[in-house]
Amino acid sequence: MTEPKLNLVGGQWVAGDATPNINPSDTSDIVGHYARATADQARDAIAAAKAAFPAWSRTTPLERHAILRRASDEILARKEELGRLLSREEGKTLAEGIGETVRAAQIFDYFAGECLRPEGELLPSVRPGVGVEITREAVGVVGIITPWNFPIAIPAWKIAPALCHGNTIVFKPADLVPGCAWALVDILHRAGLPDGVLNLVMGRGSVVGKAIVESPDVAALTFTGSQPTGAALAVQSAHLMRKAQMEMGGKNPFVVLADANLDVAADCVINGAFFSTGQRCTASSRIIVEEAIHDQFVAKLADQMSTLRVGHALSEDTQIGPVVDENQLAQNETYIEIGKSEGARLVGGGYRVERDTKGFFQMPALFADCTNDMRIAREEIFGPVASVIPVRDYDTALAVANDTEFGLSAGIATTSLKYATHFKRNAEAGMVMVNLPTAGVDFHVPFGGRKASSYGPREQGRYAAEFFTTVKTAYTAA
Ligand code: UN1
Repeated sequence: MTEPKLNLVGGQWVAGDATPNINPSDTSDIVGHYARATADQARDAIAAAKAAFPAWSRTTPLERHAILRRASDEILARKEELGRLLSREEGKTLAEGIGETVRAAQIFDYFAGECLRPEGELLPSVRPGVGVEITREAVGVVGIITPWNFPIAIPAWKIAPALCHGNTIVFKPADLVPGCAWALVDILHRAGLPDGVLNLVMGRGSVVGKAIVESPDVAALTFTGSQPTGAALAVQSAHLMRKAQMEMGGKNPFVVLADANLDVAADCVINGAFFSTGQRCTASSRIIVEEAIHDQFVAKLADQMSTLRVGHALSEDTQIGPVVDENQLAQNETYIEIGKSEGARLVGGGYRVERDTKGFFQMPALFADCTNDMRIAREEIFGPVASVIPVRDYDTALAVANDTEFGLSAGIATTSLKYATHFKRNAEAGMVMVNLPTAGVDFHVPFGGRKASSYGPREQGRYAAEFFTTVKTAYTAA
């Protein structure tokens, strides 16, 4: 067994039960051993973060800038190695793994810059001789709970703004992907963060996550993961009067109008629905197609899908890596059966495939003849499974797109300015894409959705300040 990687509590690496991190492309490949933290260690981490907060929140912009800058530089310099680690533990392709690592470096770079751009307002009171200052202050200890599907980018887009705005952190990465999380924390620790500012507690939600969410000392909780868990955490946070930011599921529509460039539309669907093995909350899972081009478009998709190469994440010619684990693969298969039993027509894919190594390989699946009330069109599957829903016209397409409990991302393929403009205004989603896949977002602009997809302020870019700071209004009689 390799030396286990430990948790970081109050600046000390602390031991715990070593658990193997298994490669979903090759279950005989152990990526490393990682210590699971205990509930007591999680509580120690919260106490350490609380103790570190007063000093850290008063550091100068330059001090915080320097640390985030150094972290960004190191992540970028190690992008091949970290990207490979990411692909090994999560299963997205090496190109996707390296791309996500670069994205994490860019996020630290961006927030290093944000450290140098503090903002405030100074204005006269409505009362004579009184001035008003409006400033933003750090919130306190932030609990960060991240999912397995973006093992470095999502931790980066929560940790970087939390540090930039002067908060201290207790960070629990998904149990399936501790590798990138550990590497990121190691980088930040060596970049010069004072002890206790960033604490890492790896392990299970039922142990470590529970200790974090139950603590009244955690002033703000940011979570990305499943809808039911996020909803429960939001309720629990309300009881504690704590700030909450929940990024949950999606059932993202992608509308294809008859006037669309069908090459562009097909690329958007293949990318949005199947790349990263469909394991993105922004994935397109409902493909809403105007009847006039429906048969032609479904045939085109089927054709393109038949050439997709599913395989080991680290093989150069792989376009789609494995599903993350057996549980997720079994869930995908259950939904394939549900779709068939609901009367949807499986155009192709959905079956397991064998490769040289033992992994969780599944061909992407496309259903046609779906209606929007089928379970496969309403529930998030979180795998490479998409449903085509035929519609009469644009108005019906928009109505179907909005007929969902979710509201994260919505896309449209059209060459009409009129429909593109109307869709941007009327799609009930936090993010709208025109002639672009529903997944794949920039790091410097707000990320988040509506309805059951998101709760609380937006993530990323300057909008991250809404969650990671609290506003103070100070009055002074001169
Ligand atoms: C992207 O589509 O670029 O968990 C990012 C997720 C999202 C991130 C998607 N929070 O899939």
